[in-house]
Parts: sequence; structure tokens; C-alpha cells
Amino acid sequence: MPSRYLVTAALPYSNNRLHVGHIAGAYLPADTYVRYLRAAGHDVRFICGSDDNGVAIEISALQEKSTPQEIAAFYHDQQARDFAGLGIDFDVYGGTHHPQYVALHEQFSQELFRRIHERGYFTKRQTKQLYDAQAGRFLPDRFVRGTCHHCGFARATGDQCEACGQMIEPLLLKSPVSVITGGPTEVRETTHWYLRLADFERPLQQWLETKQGQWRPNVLNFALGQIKRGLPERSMTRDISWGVPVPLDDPDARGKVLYVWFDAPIGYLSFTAAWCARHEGDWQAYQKWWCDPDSAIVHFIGEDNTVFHALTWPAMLMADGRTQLPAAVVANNFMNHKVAGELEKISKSTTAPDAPVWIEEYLRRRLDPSSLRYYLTAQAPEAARTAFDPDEFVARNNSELVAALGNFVNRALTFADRYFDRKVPDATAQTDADRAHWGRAAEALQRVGACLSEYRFRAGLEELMAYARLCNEYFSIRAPWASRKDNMPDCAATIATCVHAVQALAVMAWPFMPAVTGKLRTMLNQPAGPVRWEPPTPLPAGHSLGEPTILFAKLDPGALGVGA
Ligand code: B3M
Ligand code: ZN
Repeated sequence: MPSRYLVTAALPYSNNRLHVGHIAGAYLPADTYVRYLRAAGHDVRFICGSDDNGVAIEISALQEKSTPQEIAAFYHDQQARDFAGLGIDFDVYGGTHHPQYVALHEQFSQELFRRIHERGYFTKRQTKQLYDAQAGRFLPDRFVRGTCHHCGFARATGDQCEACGQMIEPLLLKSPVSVITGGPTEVRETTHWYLRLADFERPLQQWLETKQGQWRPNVLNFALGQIKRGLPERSMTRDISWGVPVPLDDPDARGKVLYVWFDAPIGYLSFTAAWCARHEGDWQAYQKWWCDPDSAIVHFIGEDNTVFHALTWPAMLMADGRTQLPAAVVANNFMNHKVAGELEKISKSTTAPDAPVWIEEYLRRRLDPSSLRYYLTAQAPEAARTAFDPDEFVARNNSELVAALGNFVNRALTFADRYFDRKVPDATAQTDADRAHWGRAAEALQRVGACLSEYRFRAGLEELMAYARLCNEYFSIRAPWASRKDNMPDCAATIATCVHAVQALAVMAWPFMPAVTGKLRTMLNQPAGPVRWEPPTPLPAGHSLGEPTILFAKLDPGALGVGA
């Protein structure tokens, strides 16, 4: 077991609003994992930030008649607010072109590039590239659109096909058009530096084979399948001006920048260093996380980022040779949106701007972040794509959070409030049934924890809810409303057991819905403070409880409708 964990979540491009698919894909499972690890006593840093460089940001700037700086700054702030609103709590939220982070980020990116160059893993090559004569610019990556040469998808971009997930060779795109002018493309000569991924096929394969049985099959099978087909060399430089300048003393490098997928994952490193500089006064302390095998690096990503995190990035790290490789790459699939019975992809062009699948909209409607965290974990696309269904969201909120979890807490604590003077009753008259229920808290904690440590977040949440249902059953079977009339010690033991169960629920809820833990502790009149993943010490008899309040609000059908 490593003693430290460095957990990262994919850096979102700072040119778009975040939606539930992003959150369910990478950020929520990462946050859940981090909260669990910390509660289980591990030292963890949680790293994220905006992916500010590259073509995507430049295109948005062109479309919005703005500058890449302005676009990146605007969305960086908005995304940071969205994350905070959902309780996704990074130790550092950097930005690859953010004023506070850009200097360190360029330093790290350029050093890695130079080192890989010195170690001989780049091939400098004159190549042909698509060019927009009208705009007077080369058309790397998303600057060109066309039909995928792997699967025939009509709207593939020059970097990667959204439909089949494979990397695109722009010159092989069928019917390419410039995204800048919409006009035709021509082919011109330019020079670039290519990372010879083929040099790493064997070490990558050997390394990936050691992950069999630990990593999700979706990541392993995809990566091993790509290696079998052979890894093409990849250009790591671009003919654009927005990004990290190519750090070579070579006239051919002039005016070029690093490929965004070269510098973006280096953000994980440079933001770690920024955290260390800020909190420990020494940016070099990043090595503790990146070079010491006592730290495990875990990357959370969406499915479309798999090729970069499971192949290109580890190859870069191997080529650099100074750091360890990721301990795990955890990828979720996409989450679609169910609208009027039809599944659609969530995107700026198809999704209503006020649909609450946009995090900003969800929060603006003052809907409960805990309910969203719950639904997105319950529906997490861990093994296949899933859909965000607003009707199902309401139904599950009402029948699971309200009617099972919230109901148990409410029954137990209002009973203590009403009949035990809002105090923890005396448990001395405990029966075997009470002791058995007491023991279930420890079992449930153990089971939830086991799921979370294996990245099985959905299953972990199901274990939590199974425990909540057991609590309801226990309450019904022990019928304190009846014992209250003729056997007060028995009634007291029942309610004391229930209070203990609420304490256990407060622990278990923490990774999934931290705000619920906060509410439960207020109702239990327990101080805030770190959560420890262990059966809670029972509150003593006579402990004054807080006021019982409603844990989850019932939602009306249509609460998540568009225009609601
Ligand atoms: N920005 C892709 C994305 O947002 C990219 C991830 C970078 S992680 C280093 O889907
Ligand atoms: Zn394709």
C-alpha cells in the first residue's frame, strides 16, 4: 500500500461550460476517491486546473471575437466556481496559461521537451500539412474537419475522432475543410518534432500487462489494442502562436509552440510544483509525489482521453526518465442526456443553454449539489455510456435519498427529539438485534471502503444505500413507538442504536456527499473536522443532539426540466 497519493482529474479546456458528463466522467469520481483516501488516513494531493493552450481555445477566441487569454481566464473562473459549488475540492486548480501558473508550467514543459530531445526520442521531420490560404495559417488539430479515415464519422476533427476515439492523421481526412474560414484546404510543407511512440511499444506493453486485474478493462484493452496495431509517431509541435514556445535553438522552431497534448499533462506536474511552492516554499518538493515510489499517481479521465493518458503520457514520462509512471488511469465513459425520451450528446450546439445539465444552471436553480452527486455516482458511466435522465433524477432523489436515507435519519432523530428530550438515550438494555445492527455499521463501512479503493464508485454507493435500507428495516422491526409505551429501556436501546447508525452514515456519506456529512453532524451536535473511515465512537448517553432537520428536499416532477 503506498503511503501517499497524488490524484489528478483531467484538465478541462477553458473554453466551455462544464456539464454533468464532465463531472460524472472524471471530477466526481476523483473527488470521491480523494475524500475516501483521506478519511482512510492517507496523505493525498488533489490536482487539477484548466487546459488553456492549444487550438480549441484559439478557435473559441476567433468565434467569440476575443483573445485566447480572455477566453481562458473567463472559463477558468467559471469552471472553478462550478467545481466549488459541487464540493469538488482540489488542493490546487491551476491553469496552463493562467498568470499564476504559466511561468512554472512553461518551465516544466520546456524542460521535458528539451530532455526528450536530448535523449533522442524526437525525429525532426519536414512534413506536409493542411493550410488555409485565405487565412494564411496552417490548420493543425481542430482547425480542420472532415470524415474520419478509421470509421467514416463525418465530423471528425484533425486531432481525434469523437466517434471511434482514434487519433486522426489530418492528411488522411476525407473532404477536409478549414474551421477558420469554412473554405478548402491545401497542403504545404512545414517542420515538426515527432515523438517516436514506437520506441515505447514494448515497455508500454510490459507496464500495462502488470496492471491486468487492477485497472478497468476499458482502459487496458484499448491501450493494448493500440499497441498491437502499432503506435504511430506523433508530432509534438504546432504551427500556432498560442501555447508554450518550442524551446530549441533552431530556426525551424521559431514561431512554433508545443502540441497542447504535450504540455497539458505536464500541468499535473507543474501544478503539483506550484502547490509545493505555495505551501512548502519549495517547488522542487513535487519530486516527493512524482519520483518517490511511496506515492501513487492516479489519473481520472473521460474515455476520449484514454489514448493520451495510457500511452502518450507514459511514453513521455519514460522518455524523460525522471519520474515514476501512473499507478492507475481510471476512465469513465460519456454520459448522454435524455430529452423527451431521446438520447443526445450534451453540447453547446444541441443542449438548451438553460438545461440544468450545465453545472452553472443546476447551481443557479439552487438545486441540492448532494442530489446531483448522488445521481451522477449512481448512474456513473463506469463500464458503458449512461444517460442523464431528468425524470429518473427526480424519481431517485425522492425514492432513495428522501424515502430511504433521509427518512431513516428523520425517524430516528425526531424520535430522540420528542421522547428523549433531544438527547442520546441509554443503550444498556441492548438486545442481540441491537448489537447485530450495531455491527452492521462496521461491515458496511468496510464494504463501501473496499469498493472505493477499487474505483467501484457505483457499487460503493449501492452499499451505502443498502445499509440505509437496513437501518429503516431495523427501525420498523424494533418498533420504538410500541416499546415506548411498555418498555422504555428497550425503546432507549433502539434509539441509541439508531443514533449510532446515523453517526456511521455520516462517515459513509462523506466521499459521496460531503455536505450530507456536515448536516448530519449538525443534527448530531458533533463538531466538524476530519472524517475517519472507521466505526464511529458512540456518542455517550445524555449527549445533547442538535435539531433534526430535513436531510433532502423532495423534488417535483419537472424540477429539472428545461425552462423550469
Ligand atoms: N483538455 C481534453 C478534455 O478536456 C483535455 C484533457 C487534458 S488532461 C491533461 O477533454
Ligand atoms: Zn472515427
